[in-house]
Amino acid sequence: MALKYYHAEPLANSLKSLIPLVEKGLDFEGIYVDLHKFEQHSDWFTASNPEGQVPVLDHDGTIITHTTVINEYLEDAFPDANPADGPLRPCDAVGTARMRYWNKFVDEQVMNYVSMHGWHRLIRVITRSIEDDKFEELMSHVPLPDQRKKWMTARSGFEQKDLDHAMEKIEYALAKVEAQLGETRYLAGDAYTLADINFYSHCGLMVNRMFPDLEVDTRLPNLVRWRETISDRPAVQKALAAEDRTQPGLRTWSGDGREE
Ligand SMILES: N[C@@H](CCC(=O)N[C@@H](CS)C(=O)NCC(=O)O)C(=O)O
Repeated sequence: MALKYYHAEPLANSLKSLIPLVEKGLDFEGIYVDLHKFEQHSDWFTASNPEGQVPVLDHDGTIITHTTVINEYLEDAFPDANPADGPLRPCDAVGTARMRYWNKFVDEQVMNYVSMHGWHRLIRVITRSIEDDKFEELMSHVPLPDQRKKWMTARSGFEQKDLDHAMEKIEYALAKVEAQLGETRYLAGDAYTLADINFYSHCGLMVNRMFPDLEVDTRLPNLVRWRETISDRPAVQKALAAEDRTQPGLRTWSGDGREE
């Protein structure tokens, strides 16, 4: 059995499927894809994922893409490889439905809105440092039309009305999550599931740092308690320490997710 995981920095989608791999103690090889060098659009990478996005799971040559799909695939393919305190997907129909409800909510109502603000701050700076001709050439290799538009919009600047709309979506999501976490310990009930990993990776982990004006740490105590519980998990700490070539001190992965 050979598992390979193609990923970028341990954040957002790359973090979202890395956490389950480490939680489940799976033996995998991590392959870093440098988004700052546009490696995700290069021929060697699109040969695996024609959509030109990370992350990608390669299981004995079978390619699985899209993080929510990857994470459920890991539960299906490796049902016996579970964290010490149980599987990452509930065993009953109701629990599974709740988990999928939250996954759908994060995938459709949260992820792209947080991402827009991240791109507005970071990708705008990166893309503006590239000459026009070079940027046009890079864009000709982006396989997904919507993603090509997003790169180009990031360079010219997102419209304020779109950024405001994204902010409204984020505030709505935070209030909804805060209310749920007042009812149950985790998003889908009293057990930690893929839904928690999803919201944590896309929003929970860095929302307080990205949007200090929202005063998350003082206004949303349930979310803070939940975030700390998840951040304290050994597997989450290992995943967060994964290779990040934008930071000094290179790390690589091998075996059961141990650092080398
Ligand atoms: N729906 C996909 C989204 C993947 C995605 O947006 N990946 C980002 C990184 S977080 C990416 O590859 N961005 C670079 C690009 O699109 O060029 C998933 O869940 O895996």
